[in-house]
Amino acid sequence: MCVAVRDSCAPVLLCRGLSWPDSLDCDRFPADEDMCLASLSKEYKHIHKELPKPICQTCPAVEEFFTQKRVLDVFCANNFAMASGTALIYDDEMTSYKLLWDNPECDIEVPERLLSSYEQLKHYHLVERCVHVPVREGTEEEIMLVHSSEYLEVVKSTQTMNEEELRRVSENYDAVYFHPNTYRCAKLAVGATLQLVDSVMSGKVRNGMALVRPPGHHSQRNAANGFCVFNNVAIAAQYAKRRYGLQRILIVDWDVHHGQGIQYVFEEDPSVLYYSWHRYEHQQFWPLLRESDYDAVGQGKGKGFNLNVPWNKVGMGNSEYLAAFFHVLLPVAFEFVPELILVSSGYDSGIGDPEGQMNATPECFAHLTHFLMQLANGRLCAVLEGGYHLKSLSESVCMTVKTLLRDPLPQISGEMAPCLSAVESIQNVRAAHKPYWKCLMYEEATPLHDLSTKSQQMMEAELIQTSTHPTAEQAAGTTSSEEAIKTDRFLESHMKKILCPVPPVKTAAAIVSKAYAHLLPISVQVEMEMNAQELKTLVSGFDAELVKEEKALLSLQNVVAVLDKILKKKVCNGIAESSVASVSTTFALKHCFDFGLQRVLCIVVGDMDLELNLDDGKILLMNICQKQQTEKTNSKYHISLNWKEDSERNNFFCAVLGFILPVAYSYQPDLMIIVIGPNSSLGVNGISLLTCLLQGLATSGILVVIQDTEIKLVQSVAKALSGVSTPDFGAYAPASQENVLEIKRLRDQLQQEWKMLRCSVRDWISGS
Ligand code: Q6P
Ligand code: ZN
Repeated sequence: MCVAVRDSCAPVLLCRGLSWPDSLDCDRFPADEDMCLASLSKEYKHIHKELPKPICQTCPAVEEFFTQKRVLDVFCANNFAMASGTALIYDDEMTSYKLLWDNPECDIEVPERLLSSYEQLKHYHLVERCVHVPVREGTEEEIMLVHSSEYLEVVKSTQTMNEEELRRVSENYDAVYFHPNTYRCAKLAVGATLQLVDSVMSGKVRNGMALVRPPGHHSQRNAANGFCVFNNVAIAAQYAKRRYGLQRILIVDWDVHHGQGIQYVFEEDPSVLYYSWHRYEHQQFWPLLRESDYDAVGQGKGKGFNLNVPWNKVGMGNSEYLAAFFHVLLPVAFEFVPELILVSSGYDSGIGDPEGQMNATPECFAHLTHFLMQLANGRLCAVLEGGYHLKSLSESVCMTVKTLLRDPLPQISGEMAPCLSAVESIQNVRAAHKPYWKCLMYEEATPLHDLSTKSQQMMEAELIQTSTHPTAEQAAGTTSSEEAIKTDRFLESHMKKILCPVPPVKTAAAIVSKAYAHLLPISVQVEMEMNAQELKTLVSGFDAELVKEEKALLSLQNVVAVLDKILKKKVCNGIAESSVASVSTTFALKHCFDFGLQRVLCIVVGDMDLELNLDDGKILLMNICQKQQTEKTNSKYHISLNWKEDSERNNFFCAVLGFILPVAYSYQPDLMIIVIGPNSSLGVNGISLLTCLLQGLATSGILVVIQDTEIKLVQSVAKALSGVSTPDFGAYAPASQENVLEIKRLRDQLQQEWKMLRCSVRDWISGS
C-alpha cells in the first residue's frame, strides 16, 4: 500500500508544485498489496480521524491517477496538504430583529452584540485575514435534524404576527422574545453554522467562526428557550454525522449558561461528547435544572459522553477555566479523539458580563481556543452563543479569531491558583466520570457532598426569597451600568497591555545538515551562518575557553542564531541542532538573562547534566528522563519526572495535561527552552505533543535544542512550531499505573508551590 500511495500521490503533489517528502517513504507494503484503511487493525484506527477533503481533491489529476482516493485523502490531510485558513461567517441581516417591548429578562440580547463584535474584528484587521464565507438559510430538513415539525411551524408562524401576538407566543417559553424577523434570522443562524461546518470539512479552511443571532444552545426539540430558537450547534453536529459520516464530534460549550438543549439531544449518543461549564450555584442559577450538575454523565450508551462542570460561585476566572481544561476536558478529549470540534462559543463567561458575573479576561479565550486546536486535526468551528457586555464580548471574539489565525497568544494574566469551590467541582466531575475514561482510571478522590459553598448559598437563597435582601451590586454600592463602565475602562487598558506585535516570521531553524533544509515546511526560515566575529564576541563573554574549540563554537552558533531572533522578536520560535546541547543550553540561558528575561522554563528530555544556579527562580528546570534516580531532589525550581514511554502509542497525554502544563502555567515563563538530549525518554509523538501544547505560553517563544539529528524529529518539531499542520500525536494510550503514581507523587510534592496542579480538595487543603 505504501508504495502504491506514493506512486499515486506523488504526481498529484507535483501538479501542486510540491515534491513527495522522502520522510513518507516506507516500503512495508509493496505496490500490489491489496489493503485499504477500513481493514486496518484497531491501533491504526486513529488514522480514521483524518477524513478530510484535502485541497488536492479538486485537482483534476486525482481522478486519472488514482483509484484509492480515500487513502489519498487520509495521507493528504495527515502529511502534506493540510487545509489552512480561517473562515469568518457574518451577515448583518442577523441584526435585523430585537426586543419590541419591555422585558428586563431579555433586554440584554441586542443586535449590537453582533455589530460591535464585527466592528472590533475590523479594528484589529482580522476580517481581511479570514476567508469570507457567505451565509445561507438552513433548510427545513436541516432544522428538523433536531426540532419537531410542529415547533418549526410555530416559529414560522411568528413572521406575520403583530406585537400582541408575538408577546403571547414568547410567553409560552422561558426567557424568549420573538420579532417578525426572528424566523428568518434563526434560519440564517443555522445556515451560517452549516456553511462553517462545510468549509472546514471540505478542507476549504482549517477552522473558523460564525457570528450568529439568535443563539442556539438552550433550544429544544419542541421549545425555544433562553434567547435561543433553533439549536445551531446541535443541528451542525447531526448534519456533520450524516453528511460526512463522522463518528466522534466534540462540543465544547464555554458559554456561562448550561446548554441543556444540546445535552438533551445527545444524552444517549456516544458519538457526540458534550462538555459544558456553567454558573450553577447549587441549582439557584438559571435555568435552575437538577440535570446541570456534575452527575449528569449521559444515559444508556451515552454514559460518559456528557461532561458538566457546575460552578457554585461567581467570580471564576482564568485559572479556574484553565484548571477545568487541564484536569477535565482535555484528558477526556484526547482520549475521545474527536474528528471535529464545535464550540458553543458564548462569552458571558467573560469578565464584566452581567449574567455570568465571572472574571475571565479576553486572552483566556485565546488559550482555550489554542488547546482545542490541537485536537481533531485542527478542525474547529466556533459558533457564537451568549455574551452581553459588549466590550468584553467583542474583545473575546477577537482573541478567539486571532488564535484561530495562529497568531502568538498573549500571556494569560492573573494569579494562577484555582479557588477551592472550583477545585471541588473539578474533583466531582472527575469522580463521576472515573468509570468511563481511562485517563481517570486511577483517580482516588470521590464526589464531595459537603461543598464549601453550600450552606452559605442556601442561606442567601432563603434571604432573597423572604426579604428585600440587597443584591451584591447594591451592597457594593454600584449599579450595573457603573459596573459595565468600570469593565470598559479596565479592558481598554488591559488589551493595550497584553497585545503584542506579531513577529514577521513564525519559525526559524538552524540545522547542521543543510541538505535537510528542503524537508522542513516551506514557511520555516532556515538560518545560515552567523557572522564569525559577532559570534566570537558573544561567546567570549561566557567562557573564553569555548571559543577555542571549533566544534563547540559551530554548535553554539546554531543556538545563538535562533535564540537571538526569538529574543529580538524577529521570529516566534525556532529549532537549533547542537552537538553539545548542554553547553549550548547553559549558554542560551545566560544569554536570556543578559537580555533581561525574568523567567525561563527549561525542559530537558533525556540524560543531561546542566550546571545551573536554580535558587533564584529565574530558571525552572524540568528533567524528563527514563532512569530512576535513587534519591529524588525535587524542589520548586528543579523537578525531575521519570517517564516510561509506551513503545507503540503515546501515553504522554496525562503527563503533559496533568503535570507539565499546570506547572508551566503556574510559573508563567517569558521564554521556554526544550532540550532533546541523548537517551530521550520520549519519542517524536511525545515531543510534538509537548511542543504544541506549550505554545500558549511565553507568547509562543520556544527554542527547541536537539542534540542528535534525527530528521523525523526535526521535521515534526518544525511542524509543531510553525503550525503548518497539526502533527499526529500517535494513538492515545492511557498512562500505566507506575506513570500515574509518578505524577501523583510529584503533585503531592509540588502543588503547594504550583497551584494549578490542584485537582482535588485534598490537594487544595494540604497546599493552602
Ligand atoms: C438567560 C436568561 C434569565 C434571568 C435574567 C446562547 C444564550 C445564553 C442565554 C441566557 C439566557 N436569563 N435575569 O444562549 O445562554 O447566554
Ligand atoms: Zn449564556
